Amino acid sequence: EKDPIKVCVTGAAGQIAYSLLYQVAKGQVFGDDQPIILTLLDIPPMMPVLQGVVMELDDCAFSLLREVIPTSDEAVAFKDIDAAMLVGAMPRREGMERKDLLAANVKIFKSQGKSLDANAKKTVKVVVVGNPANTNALICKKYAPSIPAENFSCLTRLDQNRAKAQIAGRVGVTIDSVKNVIIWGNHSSTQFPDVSHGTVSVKGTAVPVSEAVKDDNWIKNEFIKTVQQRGAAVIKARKLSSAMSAAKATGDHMRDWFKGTPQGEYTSMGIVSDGSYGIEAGLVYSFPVTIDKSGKYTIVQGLEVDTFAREKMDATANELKQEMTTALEVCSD
Ligand code: NAX
Repeated sequence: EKDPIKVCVTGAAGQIAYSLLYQVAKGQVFGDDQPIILTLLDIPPMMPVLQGVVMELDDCAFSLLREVIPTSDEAVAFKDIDAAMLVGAMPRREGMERKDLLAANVKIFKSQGKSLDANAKKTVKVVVVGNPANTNALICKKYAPSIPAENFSCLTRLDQNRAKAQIAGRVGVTIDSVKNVIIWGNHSSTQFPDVSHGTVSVKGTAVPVSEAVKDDNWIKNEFIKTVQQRGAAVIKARKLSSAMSAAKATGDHMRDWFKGTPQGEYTSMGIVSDGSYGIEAGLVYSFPVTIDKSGKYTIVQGLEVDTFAREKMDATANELKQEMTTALEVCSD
């Protein structure tokens, strides 16, 4: 039997974690032969709720689950972990400005960055889900200097899955027929869902998305807007933000990062920019990547960027620059 890996989920008493923990413990993320030790972090007032989640994990009788460690102490949660899914964050309250939310959350990620630096394995892979995800990941990385920058990421896979589903629905094909639809930039309404490198397999032949959709106007307007606004649409309908789909995407992100992407397929991840595609180095920006079997990602190079795409890619980068400036100000206090 394999040695267990240690996985931390934060915001463990929250709604995304409720779906995510099931997938992780069931073997759907790290493999169905990979034993797991789970550490669950939440804030002190949520400890009674977290106890209920632990009871349910026990009651699921998962074959792979070796131990569950619920805690409100970051040092305990991050001790010797191999993977961190940083879901916990402060929710937006009514009347709260985006800037106040950013300030509250980057402080959480400054603290967690420092604690990861002190406690986690140096090989830990970190995905930030809590919003503002890109900037939280940037701050987390900044305060964990002993862990390589490429071990920090943020979730844009939900946006990619949403985009893929929109295309499959429009063309009338199964979801797996759609490939290489990608997300550039911030996990926010400025993100750029880009189908220009994507394909749709129609009766076994891969054709460009534009050829399959045959409506450039729909792609440039309605499609992009639907994906950008999808989170808000779910909140409006459910009175709660996306949780099942966010958890599924977090699992997809980590599985691909640990196991590699399928041959010929890209996936989107918010990662520290190396300056590729003219995006300022150091920003956490969503790029298309491929991932090898050892878990190393490479930004897909050489994709053609037309004027339409350039404008959208720069707009979302500019928003991230502003977020970074605010976040660094808050952290220097
Ligand atoms: P919930 O409010 O249900 O759960 C969040 C949990 O985090 C709560 O139990 C809370 O006590 C805990 N928490 C707060 N501060 C913490 C801290 N310092 N350490 C540990 N735990 C802490 O929110 P949920 O619906 O699960 O969403 C979690 C986060 O994901 C939110 O920030 C949300 O905006 C973000 N999302 C990100 C998405 C993405 O694609 N990147 C999509 C879905 C989601 O909106």
